[in-house]
Amino acid sequence: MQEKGEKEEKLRSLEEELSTTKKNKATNKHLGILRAKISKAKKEAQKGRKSGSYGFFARKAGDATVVLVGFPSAGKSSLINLITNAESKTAAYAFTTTSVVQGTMLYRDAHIQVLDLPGILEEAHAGYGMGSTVIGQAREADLVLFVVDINQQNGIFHLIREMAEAGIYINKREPDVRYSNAINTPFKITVNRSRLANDSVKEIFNGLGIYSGDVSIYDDLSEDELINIITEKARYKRGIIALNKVDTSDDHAQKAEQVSREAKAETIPVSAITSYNIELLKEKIYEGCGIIRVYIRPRENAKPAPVTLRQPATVESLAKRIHTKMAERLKGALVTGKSTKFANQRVGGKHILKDGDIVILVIEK
Ligand SMILES: Nc1nc2c(ncn2[C@@H]2O[C@H](COP(=O)(O)OP(=O)(O)OP(=O)(O)O)[C@@H](O)[C@H]2O)c(=O)[nH]1
Ligand SMILES: [Mg+2]
Repeated sequence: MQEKGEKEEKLRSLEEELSTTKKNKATNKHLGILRAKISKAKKEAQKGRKSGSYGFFARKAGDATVVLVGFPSAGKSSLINLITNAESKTAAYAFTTTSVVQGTMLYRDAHIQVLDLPGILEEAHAGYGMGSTVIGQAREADLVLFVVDINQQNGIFHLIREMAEAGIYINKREPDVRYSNAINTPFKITVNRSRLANDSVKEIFNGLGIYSGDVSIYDDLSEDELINIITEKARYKRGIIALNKVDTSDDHAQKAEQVSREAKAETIPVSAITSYNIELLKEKIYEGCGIIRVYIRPRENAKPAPVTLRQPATVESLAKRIHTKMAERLKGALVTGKSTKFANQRVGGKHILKDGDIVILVIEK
C-alpha cells in the first residue's frame, strides 16, 4: 500500500509541474521530458489501481466488435436492448450498468458483438474504477459507438477528449512515424514535419529511455500522441455517434448536423423510446465495422452461401477463410457484383471484393 501511495504521489507532482510550467521555446525540452516521465508514472500508478471488481473483460467474438461509450443515463443500455438480443438493465438513475453486458446484433448474416459499458466519467483515462474497463474494451473494438443525450450534446467533445487522453484516436489517420533502432548510432532525426521542435522530439525519446536510432516524422502530431505512438499505446478507431432521445427535442436534424460537423463523426439522430432510426443505426454500425458480406458459389448455378469478411477483403482472404488448403491451390475467381465490370469476370487472388459480390473460386485441380 505504501508503495502504491508513493506512485500516485509521484504522478501527482509531475502533473502539477507540467500544469505550472510555462510553455515557450526555452521550456520545450523540459516539457518533453516531463510528458515522457508522466507517461511512465501513469503506467506504474495504474498497475496499483486495478481492482478485482472491475476486472471483467469481454473477449472478442463474432465478425466484429462494437463498444457503446457515453455518459451515465445517455441511453446505452436502452439502445443495446433494441439492436441486439441482450437484456441490459435500464433505469432513470446514473450508473445502472456496472459491468460489461454483451449482445449480438445479427445484420445481413454478420454476427456483430455489441458491448454495453458503464457510463464513462471525466478522467476515465486515468484508470479510475470502471473507466479503465471502458477504455480497455474500446482499445480492442472495431468501432466505437458514442451514445449522446441530445439535451447534452456537448458531452461528445468530452468523450472524444477522454479517448484521446487514453491514446484512442477517433476517425483520425495514423501519423506516419518511422523509427529504426540502430544500436550504437547516436539518436538522429532525419525528417520532422510535425509542430514539435527537434529538441522536444529528442527529449521525449530520451525520457522514454531511447538514446539511439533514427526517427522520421512525416505528419503533424502533439507530444502526447508521439509518446503514445512510441510506447505503442496509440490506437486509431472509427467512431460514429448515436444522438439519442430525439423524441425530447424539436430540431434534432439541425443538431445532428452540427454535432457531426464539429465532432467529425457521422451522427445518427435516434430514439430508444420510439425506435426512431434504429434500422438506420444498425446499417451504420455494420458499415462502420468495415465488414462486407460476399456470396460464394461452389460452382455455376449452385446456391450461393454468405461469408462475412473484414475489409479490405481479397479473393485470397476469402479462400483462406474457407480453408488454408483452398488458398494454397487458388488460381483466381469469377466475380459478379460491385467490384467487377461484368458478370463472371475473371480476377486474381489480390482482387479486392465489395459488399454483395458473388464469387466462384477457381482452384487448381
Ligand atoms: N425520452 C427518452 N428517454 C430515454 C431514451 N433512451 C433512454 N431513455 C431513458 O433514459 C434513462 C437512462 O437509460 P439507460 O439506457 O439506463 O442509460 P445508460 O446510458 O445505460 O445509463 P448507465 O448504465 O447508468 O450509464 C432511462 O430512464 C431510459 O428510459 C430516449 O430515446 N428517449
Ligand atoms: Mg446502462
